[in-house]
This record gives sequence, structure tokens and C-alpha cells, in this order.
Amino acid sequence: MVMTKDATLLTPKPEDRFTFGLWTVGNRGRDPFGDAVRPTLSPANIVRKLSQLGAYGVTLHDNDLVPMDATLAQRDRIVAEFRTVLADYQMAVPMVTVNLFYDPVFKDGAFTSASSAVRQFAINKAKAAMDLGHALGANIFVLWGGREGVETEAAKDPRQALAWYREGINALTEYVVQQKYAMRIALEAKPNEPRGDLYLSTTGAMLAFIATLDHPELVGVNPEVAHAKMAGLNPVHEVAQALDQGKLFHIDLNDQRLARYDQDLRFGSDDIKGTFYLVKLLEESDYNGPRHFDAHAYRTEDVEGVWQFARGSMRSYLAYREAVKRFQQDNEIQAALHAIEQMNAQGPTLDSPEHIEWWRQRGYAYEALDQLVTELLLGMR
Ligand code: GLT
Ligand code: MN
Ligand code: MN
Repeated sequence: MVMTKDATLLTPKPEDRFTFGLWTVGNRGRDPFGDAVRPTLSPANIVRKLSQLGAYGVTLHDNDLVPMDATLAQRDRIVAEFRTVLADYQMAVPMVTVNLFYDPVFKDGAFTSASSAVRQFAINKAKAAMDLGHALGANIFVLWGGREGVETEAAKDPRQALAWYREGINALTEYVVQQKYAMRIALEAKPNEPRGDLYLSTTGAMLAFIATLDHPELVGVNPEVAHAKMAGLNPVHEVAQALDQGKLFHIDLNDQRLARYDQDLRFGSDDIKGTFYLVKLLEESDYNGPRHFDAHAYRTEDVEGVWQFARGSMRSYLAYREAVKRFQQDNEIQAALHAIEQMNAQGPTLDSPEHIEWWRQRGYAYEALDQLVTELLLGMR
């Protein structure tokens, strides 16, 4: 089949539910070796531009919008102004998160800080961020434990750290119940960076941890493609497990090469086959939440490059989605799948040496199937 040239196919629309963190397009290109290369973009400017590009909404950390030292009156004014901007551009805020990693008070962690004073401060900050999320209409609260980890195991007993982590999250679900907020918490795992080792480093670890909480029904996961790859895992399988447990509350889409620092590359820009299967999984699942991009433009880019990055993230998702449709409609691929299915169904039961030998000898024809997918993704079908 020839690739479609219909220009509207790759035009993002609000119903596609694309969202971006204010911190993603707002990323100024700082890295451990170099300073900012781009100007600060105001939240209002980001909302306006993303809405023009066809996004559904934005997400934010408390301090992406409200400075950490703002008074309550200042906070209320900022929130009111921001709500006006959101209404003007018909943009939603489906998710809010809390920054528990930037300020130096959190250098030894937040919920897992060895100091009970810091832990309490972190819990209070997270509750205030939930209030902010509620005010903006968010029903997902993401928790990425940025500095919940260690460089040296001498510092804390990891079992104690997990107990503190649990106490922190239990305090937040208690708050949700008490305040009657229509909000669920999504835990985001990452194996390392900025700490040497982070606790609960994979989505699987998060899922097991959730079962030990006071209100497991209020807590799910927010897997990030790049973080799974940093752990050497297959993001498709991480997301599949979350779906299987009814715990995919949110998702962070980006890209990442193996064995590297946290690159947060534009979605689908590196691992084309892996991304294809992730989009296929999402589109074939009952997940109907936001398609949230947590990535940033290359440091080489100016502001125009940032908007190209945002536009490209959404167009790529749509292009992968079209590829999924072509996979579903490709006669040869479907016939190959059907033949494999038939062979599995019609193969003999393993009740005699000859029948066992049959299963030993059979081929699965996955080479031919994968080749078809490869050619499809290369635009040859
Ligand atoms: C930070 C991190 C992300 C998290 C964000 C939410 S902030 O950019 O790298 O993976 O999702 O706190
Ligand atoms: Mn993320
Ligand atoms: Mn990341």
C-alpha cells in the first residue's frame, strides 16, 4: 500500500488528547556541562502556542506556575490568571505534579529523606500541589521521586526508606479522601539520575509497592519510555503490565537510547519499531487518558526549534497511529498472523513422542512476519 498523502491525517486535534508539561517546551537547554541556551517562556505563552498547534492541554509542577516562596494571595492571583488563559485557549490541565527535587532542601530526598522534618515538609508541599491540581481541574497527580534514592547505601537502610516512602504516599491518599478530591496518584519510576540509585526503580517495582499501600485503588503508575530504557527494559512490556493490572493512570512519552543519560528525546524519534509497538498497545487498549509528552528539544535549538519539537511529537504519534491502522489492514500481515494462529490451534496435543516431535520441528514464521512489519514501517507497504 502506498503511504497516504492526506495532510490532515497528521494534524493534531484536541480529541487526540496530546499534552505537554510546561517544563518540557519550557526547557531552556541547561545540562550538567552548560548553561541555558533559550529564553524563559511564560506559561501563558506556552498554552497559547500549544493550543495553536492542536494540543489538548498542559501539565505542570507546582513551581512551574507558582514560585516556591509565593504567598497564598500571590498563588491565588497566579492561578486565577492562568485559568483565564486556559479558558481563552480551551486548554485542559489533566495532570499536575509536585517538584520535590529542585530545591536544595531535597538534596537527600523528600519522602525518603532521613530527616522527619524534611519528610513532613515534602508531604505538605505535595498536598499544596494537590490543591493546585484540584483548582485547575486535574484528576491525575503524578509523583516522580526525583531524589528518592542514595549514592551510598551506608546512608540509610533501604527497608526504612521504603517504609518512609509508603508513609508519604499514604498521607497523600488520606488527604485525597479527606478533601474528596476526584484525583488519583500515578507513580513514575526511574532507575537512576539525578541520584546514583533511585528507590522503586521500575514500573514493576512500583506496581508491587502499590499493593502495600493503605489506598491501592487510588494509586497507579505513570511509566516513562525513557526511564524503562534506562533500566534496560522494554517499555512496551512495562506498559502492558500496568494495563493488565488496571493501573495505567497516565503515560510519559519520549524516546531514549540504551545505556545513556536521561535524554528525553522527541517521541518516536529514535526507536521506530519499539515506538510502533507502544502506540499499537495503547491504541488497542482501553487507555483513554492523555498522550503526554515528557521530553525536550535538543540543546542546539532556538524557540522555533522548540515548536518544531512539539509539533513533531504530535505528528509522530499520529503517524505511528496510522501505521498501526495499516498493520491492522494489511492483508499479508493479517494472513501471516492467521496462519500462525491456525498452526497453534491445529497442532497436535503433546501426548506421544511423534506429537512432541512435531512441536520440536515446527517453525513459527516470525522472521517473515517481522520482515513485513519492517517493510511497512519503511513505507514500502
Ligand atoms: C522531570 C523528570 C520527568 C518527570 C517530571 C515530573 S519532571 O523532568 O525527568 O521524568 O516526569 O516530575
Ligand atoms: Mn517523566
Ligand atoms: Mn525522563
